[in-house]
Amino acid sequence: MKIVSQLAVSATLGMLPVLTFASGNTIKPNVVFIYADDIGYGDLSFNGAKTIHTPNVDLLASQGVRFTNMHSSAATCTPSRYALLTGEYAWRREGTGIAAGDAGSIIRPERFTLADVFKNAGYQTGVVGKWHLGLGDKTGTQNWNGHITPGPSDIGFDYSFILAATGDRVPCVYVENEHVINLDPKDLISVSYEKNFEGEPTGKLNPELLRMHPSHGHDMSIVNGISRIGFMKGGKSALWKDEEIADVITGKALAFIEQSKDKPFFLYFATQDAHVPRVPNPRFAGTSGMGPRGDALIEFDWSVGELMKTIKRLGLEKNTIIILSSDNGPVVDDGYKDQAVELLGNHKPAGDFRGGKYSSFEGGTRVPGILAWPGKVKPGVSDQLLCQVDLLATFAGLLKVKVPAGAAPDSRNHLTAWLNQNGKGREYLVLQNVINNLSIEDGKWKFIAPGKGEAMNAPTNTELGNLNQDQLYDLSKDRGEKINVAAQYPEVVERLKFKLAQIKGAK
Ligand code: NG6
Ligand code: CA
Repeated sequence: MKIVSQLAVSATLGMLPVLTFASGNTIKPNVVFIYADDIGYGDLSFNGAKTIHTPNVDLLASQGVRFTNMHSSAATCTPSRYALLTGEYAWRREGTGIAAGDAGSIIRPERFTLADVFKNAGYQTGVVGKWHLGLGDKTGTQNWNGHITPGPSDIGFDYSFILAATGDRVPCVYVENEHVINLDPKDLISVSYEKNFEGEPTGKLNPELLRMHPSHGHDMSIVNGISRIGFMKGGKSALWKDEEIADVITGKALAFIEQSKDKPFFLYFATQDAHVPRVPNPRFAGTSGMGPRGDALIEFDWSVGELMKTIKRLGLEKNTIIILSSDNGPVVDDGYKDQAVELLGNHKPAGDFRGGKYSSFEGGTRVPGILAWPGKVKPGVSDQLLCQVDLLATFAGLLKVKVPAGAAPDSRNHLTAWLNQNGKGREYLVLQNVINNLSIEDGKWKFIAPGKGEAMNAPTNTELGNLNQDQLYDLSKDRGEKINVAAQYPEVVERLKFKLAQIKGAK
């Protein structure tokens, strides 16, 4: 089939692209959303990293539009993922903070999600990788040995192959289509976030059993010689091997693409390489000279390359949108003694932004951003303000899917900005740090609302941006948020305070 209108035409018309087939049907490109975990703005070489080389990501960036002002919705994982999938800022909802490994499903089955957008457009939908949005009905009551429901299939995903929470949280098992795989019925899994199971070693009591030691937290159950958050027992045959996770999930992602190649598909591929514990495959170990964190970035780059190669081999390149971003900013020591601090050298994981993961400063949410759609999207650089919360409305716009009334209240269709057609990004954006202190970006201004909490997260050595007074930064002159100009521009402070209050009240 022939595409009637090319982007060049729509760009000159200065309006939404008319991406229709000759028959009048909406064009349905495959969409692969690659979500990195804890990879910062400055961590990848396309964004200027000099000591880390990520050639596959660089190639993707050169084929597409590179966003310099892309944000995750939050400075931690669960709320960013919640906003990505629901189109609602997570701070509007209780229980959307960093989820325990036995949390119940945070996105309830009745919610309309990003996956539903694609499903309603006739796509095959899949999620592979880190989930961290809870599973089952209620916290602590899941049946890890049976059907763990509700789960991804209740919120729009036809296929799921996931880590229930994070690499550092039990249970350390893969869950495929809501069932733990490789489980021996004679060795069932028990999980608790309250107390240990009798006779089971822990990182705290048995450090002699560890191959990687915690620097803070992470001293509970030991799996593969690494102590985790939470307690688990049993399920030996089902336990993952940390050094194989990238291979396993990349393999599942490739298989999903291969199996879905004759339909339009949406793949949400959530890697976890740079998140702790960082245990890259031996073939990447030592390749960065920066220890496991650097090696994990190289491993991530490998996964991206595998996806790109497979899409090319299947002849899907021109009909596939690949988006790459990260769920929050970077952190160096996030709880294990893995030499990330000692071997960092001159590398700046957050680029020239202040703060990092957990923070209200830009380092918390200003993340790498790429969209490639060869032949359709003009390669280049865009400094439009964009946020992952908008993907739901943006793809609903592209695919002409109706978003039910009341769903996705914070998601906006900015298709022409995402597709690099001179379209405008967000006028303003609300962001949250680890303790839900809010900030708002509006044009060149960034206002961080006064909030309680420590200024520094001591264990990770991160400036959180918490301050009991107004903070205003002019990002056009001061990307590093060094000079608080709140006292010089009281009218801007008042305007943004009012706006934030309005957004908080509105839905
Ligand atoms: C923190 C963990 C950190 C990481 C984070 C979640 C401790 C001391 N720290 O509580 O290691 O797991 O939660 O990261 O336990 S995220 O990227 O999934 O949000
Ligand atoms: Ca994360």
